[in-house]
Amino acid sequence: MSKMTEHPFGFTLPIPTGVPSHYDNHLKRSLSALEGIFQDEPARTARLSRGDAMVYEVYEIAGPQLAGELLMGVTVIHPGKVGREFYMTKGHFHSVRETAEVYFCLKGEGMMVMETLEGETAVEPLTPGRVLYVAPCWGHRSVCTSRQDDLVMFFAYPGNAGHDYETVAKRGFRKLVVDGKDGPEIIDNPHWNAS
Ligand code: S6P
Ligand code: ZN
Repeated sequence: MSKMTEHPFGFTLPIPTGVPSHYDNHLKRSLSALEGIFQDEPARTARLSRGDAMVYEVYEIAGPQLAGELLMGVTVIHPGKVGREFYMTKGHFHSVRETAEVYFCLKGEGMMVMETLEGETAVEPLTPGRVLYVAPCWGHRSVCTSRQDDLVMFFAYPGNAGHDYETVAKRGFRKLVVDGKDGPEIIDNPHWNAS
């Protein structure tokens, strides 16, 4: 059983790189680890045949996974596409559904794609300085829509939230963000699966 954090602490978050002065874990998600996330699987494997590519990285400041605590970190999504879809995170619901999350965009351009299990959807822009409140019960995935810049976001969420990736792996998200004729476009996911 983890203990509560006993002392306040601080760290710096140099803008715009966002790499925290202190972090405990550095997670890396490359194309090879993202099977089934993008719609165009042949495009992913074709890209992989030329070598793996880093899609996103997460700098986690670890803490007790307890209600009342906050877990913080920074997500960096690199620019790129698989087929028409921009690079993005796997996306998840929190295992404890009644837990929210705050994102603060430090750099880049992107979108947060969100939905509830009941069928509501929301897609919010992410630009430097924008704060986004992901309400309890909303699944969330961030997407980097810039062609040249990383999307960098600070996040904080309850220590007891946990991550449910399975629901997203089974259903996908109802909305996709693709590279359209006049810039990023939000379209319905033709393969979204309610089961
Ligand atoms: C955790 C929070 C972020 C994401 C990160 C990567 O609740 O939302 O730390 O974990 O942006 O996304 P994902 O979907 O791969 O966990
Ligand atoms: Zn989350």
